[in-house]
Amino acid sequence: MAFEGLTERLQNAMTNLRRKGKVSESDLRQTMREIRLALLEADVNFTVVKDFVKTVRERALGAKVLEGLNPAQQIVKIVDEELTKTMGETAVPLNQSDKIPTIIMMAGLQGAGKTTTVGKLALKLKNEQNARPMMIAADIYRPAAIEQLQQVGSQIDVPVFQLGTDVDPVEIVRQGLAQAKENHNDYVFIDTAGRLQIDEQLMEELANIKALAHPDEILLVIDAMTGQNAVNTAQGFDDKLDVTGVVLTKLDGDTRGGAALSIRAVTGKPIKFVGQGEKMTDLDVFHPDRMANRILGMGDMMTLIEKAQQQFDEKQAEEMNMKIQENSFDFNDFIDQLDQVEKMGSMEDIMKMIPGMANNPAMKNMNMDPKDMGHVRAIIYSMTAQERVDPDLLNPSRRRRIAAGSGRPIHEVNRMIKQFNQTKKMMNQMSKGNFAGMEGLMGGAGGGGIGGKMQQMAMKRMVRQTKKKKQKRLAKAMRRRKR
Ligand SMILES: Nc1nc2c(ncn2[C@@H]2O[C@H](COP(=O)(O)OP(=O)(O)OP(=O)(O)O)[C@@H](O)[C@H]2O)c(=O)[nH]1
Ligand SMILES: [Mg+2]
Repeated sequence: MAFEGLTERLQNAMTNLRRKGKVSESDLRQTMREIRLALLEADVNFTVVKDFVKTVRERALGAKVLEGLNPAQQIVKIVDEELTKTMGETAVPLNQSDKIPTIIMMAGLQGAGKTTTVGKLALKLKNEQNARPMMIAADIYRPAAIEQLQQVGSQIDVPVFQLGTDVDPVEIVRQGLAQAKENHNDYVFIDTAGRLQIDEQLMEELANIKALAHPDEILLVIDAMTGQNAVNTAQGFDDKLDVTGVVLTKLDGDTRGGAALSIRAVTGKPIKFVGQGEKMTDLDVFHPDRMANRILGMGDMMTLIEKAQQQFDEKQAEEMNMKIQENSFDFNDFIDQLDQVEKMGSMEDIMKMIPGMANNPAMKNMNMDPKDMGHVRAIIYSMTAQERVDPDLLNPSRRRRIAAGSGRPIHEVNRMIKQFNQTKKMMNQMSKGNFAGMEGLMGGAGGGGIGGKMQQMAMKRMVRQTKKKKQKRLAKAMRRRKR
């Protein structure tokens, strides 16, 4: 999981501070030391760390935070804001040409994710703008590079222009652009070759392609797993090509975070997108503020909500919410939920976007493999309709029958039912605003931002529910008295 160590260490630093109540200058110095170490360990560029720590310290001292209310809380806020600033403040959209086509050229080392990202971006533009993109296969060196792009193209139904491996890449691009003009494509992607290291010949070729195509956007694709090296690579490419934006890939892996935090500050070039998986839909706009929240373990609620809005039928979601609150969530809902989850991505991905969940021990039990999902379905489909709506019916003999029916071992049936009950309980608690691990970091007077708002909303809902319950109880008592 990305940022795991960094998140944990930053949270520890904040927790230690919060325990103090009153914060002295030496407490602040200690916290800053912990933050500095956490960042360095996450492979953040040394200069970036130095500037970051200095700014946070100065702000904390300058604003007389230590003397005010909730100093720990306010320092968390400052850290959050400065992380956001380091990564670029706001999302930067894709450059757009005045007249079609907008030309997007890719650059990056071998295996960084250029070809995959071309496909993801083309699909995104198709889905969001009804765009008609075309892709040019300009990697004539790596075996099967053209076939790979063609495969991506057929997967997302986007045409690929190619002239085999015997034509010079610059010539391929020239003819490809002519074809795109003829076909009125509104976006053209140029998929270029990668090398293991920055080499003269490749840079020369990329520079020639740039000179011919005048791209509106040169996207440098960087593998987030390469940490500190990623920053050097970025610098190298940028010196030669003057790139317009960065795509950070493999943020779904266990990257320590260094690249995400350093690239903008070192190169001055914005990260525009992040790749978070191998699927064509696994590309997201890079929002520095959301990323800062994610790094601090506050969850990326906005992206979660957007993902959910894209995939969820709103009415269905509302019904689900009602059921969760009434605690009448059953196995049929569980199956619906599984369907939705499979559409959205892995359960773990979704859960960790919820505030306080990133490091919640419950996460450890949430790992659901697609294969397991199939087994879960088999088990649920072997239940009777009655059992599905009333999970309490599931006594040992019924469980044995279900195991036989689904062809799954009994311990797996038991585990699935246990998991279901845990999920149900957790969802019910969350719907009551009970985000374990969230209080403290997010609550209190200074706790603005998404977390604060979420908690306020949850609190309001809880008050409403309690009122309703009280009214019900009162009404019941009145009826009894009348009798
Ligand atoms: N987990 C994960 N894998 C990714 C991501 N982006 C790309 N990959 C994988 O990384 C590998 C290399 O991706 P490519 O798109 O072929 O990389 P490339 O830069 O075109 O590589 P060359 O053409 O050899 O220079 C593939 O297995 C991709 O599936 C991502 O965001 N997350
Ligand atoms: Mg490639």
